[in-house]
Formats: sequence, structure tokens, C-alpha cells
Amino acid sequence: MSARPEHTPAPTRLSDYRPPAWRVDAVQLDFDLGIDTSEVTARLQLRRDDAQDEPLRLDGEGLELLSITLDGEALAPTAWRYADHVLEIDGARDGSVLETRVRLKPAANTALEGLYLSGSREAGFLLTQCEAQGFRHITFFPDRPDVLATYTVTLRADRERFPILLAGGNPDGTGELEGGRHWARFVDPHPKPSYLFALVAGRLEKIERDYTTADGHAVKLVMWSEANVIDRCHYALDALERAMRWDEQTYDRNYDLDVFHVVATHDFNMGAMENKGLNIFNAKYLLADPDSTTDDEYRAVEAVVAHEYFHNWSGNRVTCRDWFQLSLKEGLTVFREQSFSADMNSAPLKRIEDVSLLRRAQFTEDAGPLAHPVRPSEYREINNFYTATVYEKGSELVRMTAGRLGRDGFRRGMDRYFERNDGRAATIEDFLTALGEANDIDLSPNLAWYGQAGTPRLKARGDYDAARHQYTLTLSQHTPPSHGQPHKQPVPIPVKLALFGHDGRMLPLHLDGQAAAGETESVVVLDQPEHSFVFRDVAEKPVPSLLRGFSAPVILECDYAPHELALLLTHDVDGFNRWEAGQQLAARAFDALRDGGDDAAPVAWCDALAALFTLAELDDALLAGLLTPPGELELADRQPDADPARIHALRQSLLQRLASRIGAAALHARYQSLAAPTELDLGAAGQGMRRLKRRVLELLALIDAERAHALAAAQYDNAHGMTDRLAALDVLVRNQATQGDAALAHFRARYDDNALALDKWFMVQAQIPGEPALARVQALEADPKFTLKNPNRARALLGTFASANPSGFHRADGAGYVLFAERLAQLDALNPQIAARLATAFNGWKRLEPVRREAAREAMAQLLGRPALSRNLGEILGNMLQ
Ligand code: 0A1
Ligand code: ZN
Repeated sequence: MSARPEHTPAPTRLSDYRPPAWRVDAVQLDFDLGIDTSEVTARLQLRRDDAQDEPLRLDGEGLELLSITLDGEALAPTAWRYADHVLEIDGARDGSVLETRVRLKPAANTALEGLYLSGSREAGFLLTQCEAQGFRHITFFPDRPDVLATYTVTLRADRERFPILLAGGNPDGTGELEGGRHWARFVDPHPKPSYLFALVAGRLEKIERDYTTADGHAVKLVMWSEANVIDRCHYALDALERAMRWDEQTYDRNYDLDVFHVVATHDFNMGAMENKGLNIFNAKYLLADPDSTTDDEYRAVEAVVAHEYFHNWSGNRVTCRDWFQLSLKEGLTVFREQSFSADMNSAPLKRIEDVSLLRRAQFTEDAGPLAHPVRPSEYREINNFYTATVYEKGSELVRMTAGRLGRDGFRRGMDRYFERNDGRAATIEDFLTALGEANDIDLSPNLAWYGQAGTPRLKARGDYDAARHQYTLTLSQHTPPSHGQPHKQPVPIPVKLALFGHDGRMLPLHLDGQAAAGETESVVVLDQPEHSFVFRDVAEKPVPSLLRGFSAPVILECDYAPHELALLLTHDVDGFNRWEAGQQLAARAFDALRDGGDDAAPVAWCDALAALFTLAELDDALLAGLLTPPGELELADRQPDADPARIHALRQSLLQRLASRIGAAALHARYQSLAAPTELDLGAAGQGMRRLKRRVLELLALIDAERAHALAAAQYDNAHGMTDRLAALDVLVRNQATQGDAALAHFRARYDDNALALDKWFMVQAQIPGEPALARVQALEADPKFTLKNPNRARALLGTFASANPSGFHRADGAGYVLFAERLAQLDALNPQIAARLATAFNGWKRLEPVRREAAREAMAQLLGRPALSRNLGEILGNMLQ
């Protein structure tokens, strides 16, 4: 057997899954809480699987074991062994009760996994994070999601230092103890996996509201935060109530405890966590007020509050059998949140946002060395698999199934899924089986989507036979090979489509074998490598609008002429496809500028947008989206040997061309007409205006810098909320306007004690394009408010620089990589999860031009060679370099 360094442990494989040999029916946990040390007593009621003959093995990491008894008897030292994060115990029987007592060190826990301190020793509070495997940092336990137990949790602590004591479940008494201490007990009657356990203890304030579920259950909704930000929790509380009502109305899902607690922390590795009855949120996704929150952030708060709430059914009541099934809860919950947000806001805009994110984060992931299936077959570090593929692509897979079943059929299937699997740890097969059986449909072919990495390419070719009035659409699919998967199977791809005539109207569809002849929209499914669909009675050569609403997560390759895309951009009534036609046309225009090709695409794109710019009836937010070409990362994805500096310059010149075509006078006039109303309107109309205003200002800055900078400076000074203020700051800073420094200094002073606003101050500067970015990042690292210990701050500066500033990070001299690798090493020693996540910024390195590619490889290889790298970072770098 070869010795493995710490960062290359043996992989865990889906094919090795075995049901647990030992289960725990009920857990009693007693905590004696303190900042430096806390002690935990756990009593586990054990159940043994007769079919398996294994000793009792419990997970435990970083625990100082103080005592251990089995059925009331102290265990002899020879009757247990604790090595390699596993405690093995002899002599346990079915029905045995094991009691362990351990000591933890919360204040020393910088990894923010298990029990840790948020904020300062003097004023901060204690909290836990257990997903995916944090519970083993709290006590010895079979820490796997298919072990479901009821929890009785008693918290004891000094009353003065920890006046608020919270755990998941229903409150079950409080009381005084000697020496100024007190206790509180919580009982969770719903059996749950250990990753959903949570506690919070400290000085916190609350706002609360009474809520009655549709099935008549009275529930207390309580939002908790540190005192200085409690006034910023109202929006989230409203959003929570909207989400609860929506889940009742849409899925007949009711909340099931007497209390629902939500806590905000500034120290959190992820966005938020759905712990049963005690959600814990990164403050970034809970706090909101007009002075410090942008429109995009408001929508994100609403979405994340809903996401965590929806997990109560999709994740908590029905949980995952093992971590390979992660998308069972995450893909489904993202889909539920996306549907909710579409209902609360503009549905087409939500779809555009979601698909943009999918392309930016998931398509790039799927095209690089970290590509993996929605259901991976192996992993080394599960925390590395909370990815865009599991979440975003997973949601697209649910969306395709929902589309296939239709609204009522999907609801029927979901009812069946919840009913069959309530209180169980389920698999993706269980999900597809329930949905399929409720609709008499075999959904097993969909499993192919879950098992393959890579984004399928969908090729479309249209042939019009004028004599026979027939249009033949030939679709074919191909998924490129990825590491470990050289050959891919065809997957069922639903293609929602319409055919447009030259006047921009949809033509009636007559498609052999399809029921509703004469309709103008239909869905065809390509479930083989290639197939031709023949449309009859087509009066003229049509322009097809394909994959409407982005009906499948694929890359469409279709040889449109620029004027055909311009026709869809101008006329498509599917808001998503209209935007999409603009994206395709902009990408073609970009290619033409890059390759010195003919001017047809740039001209068509600019002309179509200039015409739309004058259309009064077009929604402001949609127009803003149409005026935004694909981002630099997406453009880089379309070509080998990418040079990010050149891509940035070309994209800027494309935008400049658009701005010139619209004209400075028209841009200026539009800006003035959108200028800030006196009242801040947080509704869709207000948000749309601000979005368009920003876009117009950015375009104007490209052709009349002086005027645009003056407008931006005035907008900064007079802004009514964070959206306008930050947009103005961004225009000034990115364009290196002379007014930028004063605005930055003002912002810095004004938001000195507002951590979330200060993060934005770091982010804006980390995105300065090109050469000056690195020096700015280095200067900001010396800022007293910068720290690697706070994930939000580290992400704001280093994450933004590496992931959202391609021309700044990917310097030809490799200095961006060297700095970033050094910081990753430092971060890794503090918080491996964050280090590993940030390191994924290197993902596109293989598609860089050779000089940068070698510099990136060298920086990663050197980092990987360092001693004592974490398993998290080691796995990411290892995969990246494979
Ligand atoms: N389940 C959460 C995401 C989450 C995952 C891991 C965490 O700690 C490592 C924290 C949160 C969600 O989907 O919202
Ligand atoms: Zn989730």
C-alpha cells in the first residue's frame, strides 16, 4: 500500500454505497458552551442492522475525548480505538446507548465548520455549520445523511455572555443554573440527518412575526442578528412569508414546527444553510436596506431566503441517501426558488439571469478540468462538490422534467415524491420514479443527463423545399469527451421551437406525429444522435427560433445569417430568445472584429439595437439586457488560446461601436429621462430604470468620457440608494475618471462600519481592468479592513480579482497568478473550503494562450507541491492539473 499525502486520500465512490451497519434512532446532546472551550455530551440510542456484521464506527475529527460509556458502564481502554477520524467501539448491541463527552475549541476554529465563533471574542456569538461533514467536528456520530434521528438538545451557558440560546426544533423549556448560568432545551420531533443540526448562542436581537400555515399551524417566525443590523432584517422576513405562502399554494407544502428561526452572521463559508428550524445565513443574503443594498442584492436576498425555506421539504423532510445525490435536494430546490422568483418578479428577466449564471459558471466548469456529472461517481472532498453543476445544471434537469410533464403532471409527480419519500433519505432514481409513475411515463432515460459531464452541443440545420412548402429541421447532438468519460451517450434534449416569417410573425406549425397542428410553438425531443423533423405547409423559408426559454442546457450551433438573428432580436415574443438572439449576434460580431471578418454581424447587431433603443414599449430592464453582450469569460470560452487582454479590448471596441451607432445625443437624452426620481422605487419599474440608466451611462462613457464622468460624479453625489451610488462609483473607477478617487474616499468613510457595503468597495476596485489591477489589489491588501479570516472580505478582493477580472488577473507576466497562489496557501491554512473554492478561478487555464497557460500551470504546480496542503485545495489543484 502506498502512503498518500494528506491531500490525496482514497476517493469515496458511489458504487461502494452500503446502508449503515449502525443507525441512531434518537440523540441527546448537552452543550456547556464557552468561547475558548465548549464541552459536548452525546447520548446515542443505537440500532444495529442484523444483516451486517461490523463493529460500531463513529466519525469524529479534531475532538478531545473526555469520557466514553456504553450502556452506563465506562469503557475499558482496550474496548475502543480512535484513529484516522474514526472511533471504533467493541461490545455495542442493538439498543445500546453510547455516551461520549468531548471538548471543542470554538474560538480557534478558523475553518468555520463545526462549532465556531462569529465576530470578536468580546461581542461575537457561537454558531455551528454541519453540512456536509461538520457534525463530526462536534461529536462522535455516524455522520452520513442516511442516518436519521430525533434530536433533544440542551444548551447551557453564562447568561450574561450568552443571553440567547437557540437550537433546531421546538422549544422545550428554559431555566436558571448556579453561577449566573442558564439553560434552554429544544426537541426536534422530525428525524433528521446530522448535517441539519444547528445551534446559536450569544447576544442577538430579533424581529418576529406570527404566521399561520394553510393547514392551520401557528408558527413564530423570528429573524436574529447582532443589534447594529437588526433593522435590516425586515425585507428578509417579508420574503420568508412570501416563500411560505408560495410553497403552500404551489406545492401544498406547509411548515411543520412551532418556530422558524433565521440567524445572520458575517462569518460564513457559503450563502446560507437550511438547518431544520434554525436557518443560518451569510449576512450578505439576509440583510437589506436601500442605503446599502443594490437591486440585484435585494433579489438575491429574496431568492436565498426562499431557497433555504424550500429545503424544509426538498432536503429536510426528504433528504439525500448519500452525498452523490446532492443535486436531489440542491437542483430541485434551485428549481423551486427559480420558479418562485419568476412569479415574484419578471419571469423572462429571471430566466435571462439564471441562464447567464449557468453559462458563466456552469458551462465554463463543464468545459474545463473540473468538469463532473450532476451526480458525480466519486469525490475526495465533498465540500468541493457544491458546484454550479450540482446546483444550476441540476436545476435545469428538473426544469426539463417539469416541462415534459406539464404543470399539473409535475405537481402530481411532486405530490407522489413527497408522499413516498417523506422521512426518508432518497436517491435521484426515487425522484424520477415517483414523477414518472404518477404520470405513467418512463423517465429513466433522463438518468443519462445525471451521469455525464460536459455540455452537449446541439447542431441545427434547416432546409426549405419551396416547391413542396416543406421545412426540414435536422438536429444532431454531440457531447465532447471529458476526463474519465471518453465516450458519451445521447441524452433526451427537448427543443421548444417556433418558425418566423420574414415579417417577424410566427408561422403555424404542422409537424408529423405532433398533436396540436396549427399552433405556433411546439416541443420536439431529440433523443438520438440525429433526427430530422419535417414541417408541412410552410408558406415561406422560415427563421427558426430554437430552444425557446432555454428549454435544455446545451450549446446550440446553428448557422444563422446575421440578418436572421437580427429578425429574432427584433421580433421574437419569447423574451428569453429575443435576448438570446442578441447574444448570438453579439458573439458573431465579436468574432468578426477579432478575425477581421466581414462587417455584416457588427452592423446587424448595432442597427437592430439602435432601432430597439428608440422603441418606447420595450421594458427598460430587458433593453438593458439586450444592450449587454456576452461577458469576457463567456467570450473566452468560445476560442482556444484566449488572450484576456485582447478579449477585453475587443469587447470594449464592440461596445464603443454600439454606443456610436446609437449616438451620444440619444444616450444622453435617455439618461436624462431616466434620471433619479425623488422617491426610491424598489419595484420592478424602478429597478428596470436603474439598470438601463447604468447601461446607458456605461455606453456614453465610451464615446463621451468627460460628460459621462461628470454625470456619474453627480449621480454618485445625489444617489437615492446603493444601486445608483455603486453604479456611478463603478463607472468612475473602471474608467479611471479623475473624480474616482474622491468618490472612493467618500464611500470608504461613509460605510466604514458597514461590512457588506465595504465588501462592495473592495469589489469595485478589484475589477479595474488590465495592468493597474494587480497593484491596486496589493495596496488594498494592506488596508486595515482587509483580512483573509473573513470569507466575504477575502472573496470580495481576491475572489473578484481572480474570477471576475480576466484582463487584470491573467497578466502575461504571470504576476497575478503568483500573488493569488500565495494567498491561497495562506488561506488554506485558515479555511480550506474557501481556499479550494477560490482556486477554481484557475479553471479556464487550459484555454489560455501559451505564455499565460504556462505561467498559470507553474503557479498551480508550485502551490500543489507545498507541504500540508488541505484535502480541499489538493483535490482542486490535482484535478486542475490532471
Ligand atoms: N445547503 C446549503 C449550502 C451549504 C453547503 C455547505 C455549507 O457549508 C460547507 C453551507 C451551506 C444551501 O444549498 O443553501
Ligand atoms: Zn440548497
